[in-house]
Amino acid sequence: MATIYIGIGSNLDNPLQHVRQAIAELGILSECRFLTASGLYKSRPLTSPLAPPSQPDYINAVLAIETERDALNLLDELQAIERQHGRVRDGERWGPRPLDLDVLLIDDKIINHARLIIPHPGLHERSFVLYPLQEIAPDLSIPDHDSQKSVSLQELIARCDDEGLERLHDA
Ligand code: ROI
Repeated sequence: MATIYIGIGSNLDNPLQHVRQAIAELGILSECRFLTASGLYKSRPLTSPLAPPSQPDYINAVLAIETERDALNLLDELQAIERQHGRVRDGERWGPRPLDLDVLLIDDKIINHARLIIPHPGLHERSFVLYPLQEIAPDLSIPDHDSQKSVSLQELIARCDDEGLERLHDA
């Protein structure tokens, strides 16, 4: 049985509603047991020089499930849920989206597959992932692709500016 952490993000078409609904949908995935979900966070868009010049703030959350399902098979289902929320994968990496579901971690596995890199690249320095993760799994340790060693979530948080991340207490 593997514990899988999934990151949820939305910044289009009523993001709060997309994220709430996605949490409900991920909570009843077949052959998966829902463990816990973080609160909802408002975050400024992380962009790149390749990104559209301005885009709305995101709503982010992180959720944990337990399953024996194959990771790629689970990824197929997550991408189907993204499509049901109106997501069109047009190859634009940095653009706004109604729903983004990322497999962040699978136990302490390292996976380098054309469709799935685990731990999720970027996880180590993204405040909108690390802070919600800390809320639900403060003692987590995260494998590093390069060193093959693990680093504690607490250490990553200590290195990571919260970048104006705001936990939404009434959401
Ligand atoms: N920025 C924030 N704040 N939250 C996200 O979920 C998010 N997702 C993305 C990119 C475009 C990297 N920026 C983001 O895919």
